[in-house]
Amino acid sequence: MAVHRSASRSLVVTRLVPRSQFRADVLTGLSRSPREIPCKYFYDARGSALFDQICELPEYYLTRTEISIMHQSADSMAEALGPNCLLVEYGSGSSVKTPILIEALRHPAGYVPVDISREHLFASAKRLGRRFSDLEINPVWADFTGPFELPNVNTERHRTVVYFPGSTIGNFTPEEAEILLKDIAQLVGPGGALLIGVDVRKPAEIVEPAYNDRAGVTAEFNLNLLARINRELDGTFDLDSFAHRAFFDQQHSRIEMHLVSKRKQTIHIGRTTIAFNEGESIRTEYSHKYCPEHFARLARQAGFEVQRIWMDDQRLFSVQYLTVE
Ligand code: AVJ
Repeated sequence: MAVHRSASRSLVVTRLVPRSQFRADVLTGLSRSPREIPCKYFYDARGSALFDQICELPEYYLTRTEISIMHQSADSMAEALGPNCLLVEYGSGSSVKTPILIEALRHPAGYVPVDISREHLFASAKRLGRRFSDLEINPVWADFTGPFELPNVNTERHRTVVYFPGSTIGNFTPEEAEILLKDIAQLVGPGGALLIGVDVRKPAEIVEPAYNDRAGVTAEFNLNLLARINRELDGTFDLDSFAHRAFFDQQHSRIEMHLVSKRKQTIHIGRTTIAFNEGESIRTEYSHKYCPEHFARLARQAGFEVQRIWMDDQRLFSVQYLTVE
């Protein structure tokens, strides 16, 4: 853990997500059956830039809908959060929604963005610092699924609220999501809260195009995972011989993203050899879509009570306010 003072007033804490961890996770996941790679590894600099492009796609209803909910309801969200709260953001990325919320908050005690993508984290912390010059900002470069330390902020004195937008919670299985929500409940403590973006279950005809855009950006985002393995782990993946595939699984109410081998082939990652059959796939992502009732049940199991739900008129997406009992 490296701690240093940044050029501005804020304390910066960094925690490396080491390459050895990336290698171990990739090799373990690829030796499983079916094969898988954790979706958090999408977000290197290239992947984060591609994700930003996905958010602008006409088929990708999630981001623009969530932003419109924030514009419409930030005032009532700020009222629910109360004055002087310490805002901790999970997976802050390029933080487009955050200023809408911060603008509405009364006397926020501080803002702690947590993200795995270093470039995104510091660029957006800097941008927010210019816009909200009185706000104490303490970025944390970390994988929020693992243990991480909050910087030197007073969680005793202020109400801690985790802001977790983007429906990133959907990338976890319900079992994993429950564990993560329990971690969040523990972090914010009694009296604390969670403001979370959750994608709502809807017909496959709407969900599937969001992950199969006509411009092919999602395919490129998916394939960048193999390019990243080539770059960072000395891999030999031929990107042209894998295809992007995304479909909605009704039973589990989730999108599954895969990379499918177009032919029988052998690839190398460092000294490891992996053989693929034609049609064999690597699962790279889940994206769960929740009915409000189902999400409320999951939240309750983790020690949260859903207090309020804001949705758009078409009920495509939800932002939910949960408190620790
Ligand atoms: C990171 C949760 C917002 O699951 O929709 C977008 C990631 N993957 N297109 C999602 C993603 C493919 C995304 N979130």
